[in-house]
Amino acid sequence: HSADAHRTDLMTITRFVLNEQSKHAESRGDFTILLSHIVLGCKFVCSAVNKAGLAKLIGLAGETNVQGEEQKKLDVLSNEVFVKALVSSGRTCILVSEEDELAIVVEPSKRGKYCVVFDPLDGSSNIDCGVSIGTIFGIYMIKDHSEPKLEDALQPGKDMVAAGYCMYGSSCTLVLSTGSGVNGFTLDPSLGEFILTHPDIKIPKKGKIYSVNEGNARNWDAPTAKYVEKCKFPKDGSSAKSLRYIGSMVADVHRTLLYGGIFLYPADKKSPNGKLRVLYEVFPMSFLMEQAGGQAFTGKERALDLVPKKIHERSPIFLGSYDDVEEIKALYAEEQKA
Ligand code: P6P
Repeated sequence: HSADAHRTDLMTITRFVLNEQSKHAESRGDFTILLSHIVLGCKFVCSAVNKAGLAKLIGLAGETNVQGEEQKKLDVLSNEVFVKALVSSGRTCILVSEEDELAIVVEPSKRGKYCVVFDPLDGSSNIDCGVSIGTIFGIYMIKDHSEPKLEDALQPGKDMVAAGYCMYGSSCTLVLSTGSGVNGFTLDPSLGEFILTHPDIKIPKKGKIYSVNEGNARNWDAPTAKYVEKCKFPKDGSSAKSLRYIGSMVADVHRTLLYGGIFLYPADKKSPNGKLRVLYEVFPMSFLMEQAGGQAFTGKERALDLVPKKIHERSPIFLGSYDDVEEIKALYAEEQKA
């Protein structure tokens, strides 16, 4: 009976969020409406990404398609889909996208109380070889949506009300936190619904995997170099960690969240602020890690305490299992004292 009940008690992401939102009486469903539009965007991108390979085969992507129209690149297409979905939700007033140099201020008639920061298709350079890629998003409440200001998009990550990512891989998985834990949903294409498959995700306290681009080792600072050395040649007789680096943030972070370990994109001499963007890569992933019992560190401070000055600024990031991040924090603290 219980198995059957499980199968028929389909907990969709919409029902789940409605339950969550019922705890925040004041929201009047606005968040649920906003989220349903983000989910719509993810479903569209999932289907477009899955066809990408085929599109190339029948000459759609990149070249002209059967109607002779120039087929848009997937990341441009994904960005347009998310911008249109978010604006039409009537619940946003300022948007920051990785694809748009300037913040998008929503027209007054369609304004709501949320600011959404997002990377519509992170890791898109990996599409052609079939590596998993993803959409990353963070949501802030803004003070006065009649007068959206750029400062509304430059809030510290700790003020986010929700964050998540959707990974387009062997299955389409949406991982979300609205501030009380992390839950994972998998798209059932036959229903067109995201079903709760990973309730209350908690990251292992310590992991056996480190994830970094070793090709940058020459340019690392001492604490990062020391930490990676410890992963490979542990002094305390413990076994060395495994290196897993996919080069697609959503895939590397999703594996870290489920299996444990640490993901690093350090600063280096070439890029003193690292490579990953604060608003729509570092903050959402750090928010999720903390909600799952892990932590996220910039080399100087707790990642979510950072106050961005520019919407596309970058930051070094070390995130994952609580104990693993503690170790690299200790090495940076030592360097401060020296
Ligand atoms: P590197 C992909 O281009 C991306 O923005 C992230 O998804 C990924 O974590 C990172 O860059 C990979 O960067 O320098 O290791 O190739």
